[in-house]
Amino acid sequence: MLDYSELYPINNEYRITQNLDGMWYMQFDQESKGIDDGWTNGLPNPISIPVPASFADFFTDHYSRDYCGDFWYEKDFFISKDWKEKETWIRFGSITHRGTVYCNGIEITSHEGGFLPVLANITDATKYGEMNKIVVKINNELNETSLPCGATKVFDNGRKLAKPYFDFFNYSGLQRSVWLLSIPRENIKDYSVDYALNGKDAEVKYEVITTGKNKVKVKLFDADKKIVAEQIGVQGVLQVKDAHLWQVRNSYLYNIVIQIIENEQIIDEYTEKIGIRTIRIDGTKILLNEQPVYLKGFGKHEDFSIFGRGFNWSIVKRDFECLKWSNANCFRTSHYPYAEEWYQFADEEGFLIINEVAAVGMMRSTRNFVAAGEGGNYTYFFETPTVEQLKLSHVRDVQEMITRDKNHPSVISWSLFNEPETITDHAYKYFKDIFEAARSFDPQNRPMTGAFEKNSKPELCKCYPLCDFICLNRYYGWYISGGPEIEEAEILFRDEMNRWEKKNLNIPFVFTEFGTDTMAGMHKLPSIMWSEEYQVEYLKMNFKVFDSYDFIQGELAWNFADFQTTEGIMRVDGNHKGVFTRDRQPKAAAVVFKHRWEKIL
Ligand code: BDP
Repeated sequence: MLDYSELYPINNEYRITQNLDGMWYMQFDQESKGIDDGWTNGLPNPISIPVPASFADFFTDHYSRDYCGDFWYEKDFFISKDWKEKETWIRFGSITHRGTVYCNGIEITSHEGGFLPVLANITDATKYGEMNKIVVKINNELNETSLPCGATKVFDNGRKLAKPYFDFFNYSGLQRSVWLLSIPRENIKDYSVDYALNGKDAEVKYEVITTGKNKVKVKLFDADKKIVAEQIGVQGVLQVKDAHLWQVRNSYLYNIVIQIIENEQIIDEYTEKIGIRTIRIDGTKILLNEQPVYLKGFGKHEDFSIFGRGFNWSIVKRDFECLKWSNANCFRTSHYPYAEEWYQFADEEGFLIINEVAAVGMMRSTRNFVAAGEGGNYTYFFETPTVEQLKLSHVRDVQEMITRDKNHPSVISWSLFNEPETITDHAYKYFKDIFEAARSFDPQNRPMTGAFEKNSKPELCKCYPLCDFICLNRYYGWYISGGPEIEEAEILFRDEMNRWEKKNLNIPFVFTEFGTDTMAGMHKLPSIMWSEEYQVEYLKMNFKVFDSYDFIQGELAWNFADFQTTEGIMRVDGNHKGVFTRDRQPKAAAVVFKHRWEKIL
C-alpha cells in the first residue's frame, strides 16, 4: 500500500485546499550544483515560469527548449495559523520525470515517475501564520530503468539531450496542478468500490482505509441528492434499489460520502462522484453492464502548442466536444496516465478509458516506433543488465496508477505496456510479474491488456496469453506497403488476422493504433501518402478488414490529434497521424469516422 493518500483534493468542513498554480520561479542546473550551492533554500538566479505547463515551448532558444538534466522550481506561499491543528500536505499532480521536494529548506520526499501524483507531508516543516517556501529539484533525463524508457546523450561540453525510445516530445516540468492540503490528523486515506448487478438493483461493495481507528460511515446519494443507502464500517455493501447504471455515453453519477466519526462528531469527510457499472470480458465480447460494447475512438496524447503536456481545462473541453462529434465512445491514455481531470470529465460524459501506464520505449532503438511498425526485432529484456530495476519502476507506476484511478467508472481496462519486445522467454517472465502485480492492485478486477506491435506475431508472441483482450497496433498501408502498395497491405493485414483467427483464442481484439501521417490541407488526386485523400483510403481499407472478423471489438485510431515529437527525418514538426490537427480542427478523415461510428452502436 502507498504511504500517502492519492485522493483528489476537495474542500469541505474538514478539508481545505489551496491551489498553487500560477507563476513559479525556475532555474536550469546543467552542472547539478544546486544542492552544493544551497538552492534548496531558494534559487539564486531564477526566471518565471507558468505552472501547470511543460517549460519547453515557452523558450525561443534551442538550448532551453531541449534542456535535459536537473532544473529547479520554487514558490513562496502563506499558510494560515488555522491550519496548525491539522496535517499539511503538498500535492503535485505530477513532477516529470522525477523530483525531490524541499519545504523551507528541509528535504521532504522524492518521487520517480513523471505522470502520477507526488504527495509530501509538510506538517512539521511548515511555518504557520507565515510565508513558506517550496523548492523542487526536478530531473527529466531518460534511462532504461524508469518509465518511459530512453537514453540521455551527454555532449563533450556537458550538455545533455534526451534520446527517447518513444515517439513523443520529452515534455517536462510541473505539468499538472499543485495544491496545498489541510486534512484532519485522523483522515480518510483511500477507498475503493466494486459493483454487482442484481436485476434492477445493484450492490456497491466498498472498502475504506483511514489513518486511525474511529468509526466509519458511508452514504450514497443519487443525482438528485437523495440518500439511497447508508452503512457503518470500513467495509460493507450498499444496497441500491432500482439502480441508475453508468452507461456508455449516458452517464449517471452517484455521490459517495465517507465520514470518520469520533464520539458522534464527524472528524473527516470525503466525497466523490462514482458510477455504478460492471465491466467484463465474455468470449469475444466486452460487456459493460452485461451488454456488448464496441470501442470507438482514439489513442490520444496530452499535447498542445505552447504549454506542451501542461494540464488545461480548455483542451479537455474541446477534445471531448470533438470526441462526441465524431461519435467516439472511448480513448486510450497513450502512453502514460493523464491528469486526473481527464478521467473526471470522462466519468461525466460517459466515455470509456483504457488507462495506460508509461511503459513505452521498451525496445532499444531511438526510432522504435518505425522499427516496430516495420516488424523490427529489438530485444530489450535480456540485453539490459537493469531489468530488475525497470521492473520495480514498472510495478510501482502500475500500483500508483491503479490506486489513483480505480474508482473512475470511465476506466474499463489497464494497459500495462506499449509495444515492447514480447517474443522472448525473458519478455514473458518480465510481463508475467507485471500482470500478476497489477491484478493484485485492482479491487474491480478490470480486464488487463497491453498494446502489441507488428513483431508480436501470432506464432511468435509469448505475452498475449497474459492479456484479457488483445490490443494490436498495426500500420499495414503506412509503415508496411504504403501508397501504391496498399492492395498488398490489405492482403498482408488479412493474412495476419487469419492467423490470429486460427488460434481460436475466443477473446476480443481491439486495434489500439492504425493511421497515416497526413498534412492537413494537402490534397492529391489520385492520393499519395501524406495527403488527406490517402488517410481516408487507408482508413477505408482498415475498416474493411476490421469488419471481416467478429472477434475485433474495437478501433482506436492513431492519433486523435497531431502531436509534438523529437526532431528527425521521419517527423515534420511532430507526428501528423492526427485525425484532428494539433489545434483540434478536423482533417477529411474525421468525417469518415463520424459517419462510420454513427452506425456502430
Ligand atoms: C507506434 C507507437 C506510437 C507512435 C506510432 C507512430 O506506439 O507512439 O507515435 O507508432 O509511428 O509504434 O506514429
